[in-house]
Amino acid sequence: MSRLLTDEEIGRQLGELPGWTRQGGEISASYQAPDFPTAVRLVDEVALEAEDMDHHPDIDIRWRTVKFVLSTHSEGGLTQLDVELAHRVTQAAARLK
Ligand code: HBI
Repeated sequence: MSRLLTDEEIGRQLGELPGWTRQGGEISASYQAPDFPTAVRLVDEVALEAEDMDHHPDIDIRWRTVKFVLSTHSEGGLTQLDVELAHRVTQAAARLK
């Protein structure tokens, strides 16, 4: 299981994740899809990645805006799993642009 990341590690890795911000023990990003079906397709793509990782985001969909919130619940904060999933979310969003 991934260990909690230090503030320095989080700050450094967020620098490679444009659009992602930290709120305490979570990181989040919002994406604006062109339409609702594309927003749902993005969620579907992320669902496959999450299942592959066995690491799942909190997801909020409001029309075309999809917000992903990541944390490692079992560790009570941020781990490398959250960073890896953030990269996969970012890549999925770029594919659906
Ligand atoms: N997803 N975000 C998140 N955090 C967890 O702690 C977590 C998860 N998905 C599955 C899971 N934990 C555990 O049920 C498995 O790792 C065993």
